[in-house]
Amino acid sequence: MTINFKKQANAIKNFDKNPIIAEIKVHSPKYGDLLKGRSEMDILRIYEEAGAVGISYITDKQHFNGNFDMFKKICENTELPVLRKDFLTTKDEIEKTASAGASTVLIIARLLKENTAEFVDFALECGLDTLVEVHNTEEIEIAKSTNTTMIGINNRDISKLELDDGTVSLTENLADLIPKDRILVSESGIANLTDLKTALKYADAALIGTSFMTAENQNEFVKSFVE
Ligand code: IGP
Repeated sequence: MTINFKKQANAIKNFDKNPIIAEIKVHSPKYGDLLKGRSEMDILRIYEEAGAVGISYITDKQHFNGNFDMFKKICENTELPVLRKDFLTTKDEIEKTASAGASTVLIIARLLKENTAEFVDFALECGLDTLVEVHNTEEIEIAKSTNTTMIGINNRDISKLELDDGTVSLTENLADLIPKDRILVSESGIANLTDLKTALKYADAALIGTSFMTAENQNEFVKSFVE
């Protein structure tokens, strides 16, 4: 099997187990510190060993206590594709994401609105895959008008900054509106195997942070999602 592991969209297409993008989430606005004394590198190794198809890391400092240097370190220390999550609104930041060795950049339709397509093209030119994040039908229209390789339905409403729990039924309700030639990712609020089953019935991959970070036995828990 020839997979370019640094590229997220291809890796998802060629994956033979449940494609899970596992998020190293250091802080959640709702639950506070999620690292609990562990290092990001420890968690990276656990996710790799459990068989995640990719890694996600939030660089936003204000609400998620992330930092770009850690993101870069993660990119440099794994063969898996790494997604940068942030509320990006400048092309400089996209370029910086590519130079760090990322696979994919998150582009939020609600933030970039009519500029979404231009930002997607810029990111693609930089050699990145793009994950355009949507939460409603209007934002799906924006995503569809772009050349994005991947579309992510965020089951949470980002304007509530994670004080809502998110529900996979949003993926179920919106999935039909996403063209089949795009890789569809169900993001957020996936807490257990029942949620995962629903997410993967409608989407090509699932992106999971909080429930992985708070699991008692992280390795076994993530493995049970991948198999
Ligand atoms: C992960 P959860 O519910 O599994 O922790 O969600 C991820 O989807 C979420 O962190 C996220 C996010 C974002 C964070 C989705 N879109 C945009 C910051 C910015």
